[in-house]
Amino acid sequence: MNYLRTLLQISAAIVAFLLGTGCGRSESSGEAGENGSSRITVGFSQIGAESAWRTAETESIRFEAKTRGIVLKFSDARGDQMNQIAALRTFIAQDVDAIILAPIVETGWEPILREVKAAGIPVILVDRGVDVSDESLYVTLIASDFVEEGRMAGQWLAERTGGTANIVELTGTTGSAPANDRAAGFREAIAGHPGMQIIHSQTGDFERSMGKQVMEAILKSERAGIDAVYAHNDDMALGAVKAIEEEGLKPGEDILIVSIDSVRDAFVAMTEGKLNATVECNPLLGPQAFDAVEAALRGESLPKWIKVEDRLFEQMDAAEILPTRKY
Ligand code: GYE
Repeated sequence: MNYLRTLLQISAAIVAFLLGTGCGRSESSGEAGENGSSRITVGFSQIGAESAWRTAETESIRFEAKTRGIVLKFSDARGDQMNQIAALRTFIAQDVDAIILAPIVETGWEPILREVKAAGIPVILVDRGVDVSDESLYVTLIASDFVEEGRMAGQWLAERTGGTANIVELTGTTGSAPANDRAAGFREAIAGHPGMQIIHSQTGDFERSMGKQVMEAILKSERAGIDAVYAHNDDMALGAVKAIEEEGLKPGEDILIVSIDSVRDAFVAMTEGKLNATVECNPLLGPQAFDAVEAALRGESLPKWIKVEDRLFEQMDAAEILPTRKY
C-alpha cells in the first residue's frame, strides 16, 4: 500500500511539474481546460508590431483570450500580407473555431477568405477593413471610422491656422484602410480652404523611424515654407518631431503637428509642447473581438461594422489626461 501511495505521489508531482513548466503545450496559450473540457480555439493573424497602437492591440487581444479561457493561436505577419494568408491556411489546417484577422491592406483577400468560409470558420475583422465583393466572407468589422478621423484632423488644422497652411502629410502603409481613409477624410475637410495645400505626401509606413527619415528628407529639400505636418499615426509624428528638432526648428511652434491614435507618447509630446493635437483611435479591441467571436459561435448575426467612437485631444488638455491613458 505504501509503495502504491508513493508511486501516486511521484506521478502527481511529475504532472504538476510538467504543467508548471508548460510542457506539452503548443506555441498557443493553453490547449484544454483544467478538467479536460474542450475550449474555444481562435487564430489571430496580426499585421506586425510597427507602432505603439499595434502593440496595444495585440496585448488587448492576448489578455482578453486569457481572461476568457480561450486558446489563442497568435501569428505575427511581420508586415507581409503573404504571411497573413499563410497563417490563415494554417488556422484552417488546425481546425480553429474562429479567426480574428487584422488585414494589412484592403485588397487581395477574397480567395483566402473563400477558403476559410468553405472550412466553416467565422472571421472577425479587427481594426482594418477589406475590399471584397461578398460581405458574407466575414462576420463583422470592429474598427474606427478612419475617414472621420482624417476629417477631425483636417478641421482642427483649418481652425488653428485660419485656413492657410502648407502641409506635409506622412501617410500610413500604402493600400491600408487607415491610410486610404485618413487621406480622404483630411482632404475633404480642407477642400473648402483654398489656402490649405498639401505640398508633400509620402508614406512613413506607420513607423517612427520611417516618419523621421521621410521628414528629414523633406526638410532638407524645403526647410522654409512648411507650416504643418499631418501624420496618419502618432509614431510617424513623433519621428517627425525628432527630425524637426534636429533641423534646429521647434516642433509644435514653428511647425504645427496633428496626428492620429492618441498613444501615451503622443500625450507626453503634447505636454512638452512638441505635438499640437491627436485624434483618438482605440486599439483596445480585445473585449469586443471576443464578444463577436462568441456571438458568431452561438450563431447570432452581427452588424457588418461595429464602429469604435473616437475624439480629438489638444495640447492644452494633455497634462490632465495623460495619467488616465490606458495605452
Ligand atoms: O492607427 C497605426 C497602426 O490599423 C488603426 O495601424 C490601425 C493603424 C494605427 O499601425 O498606428
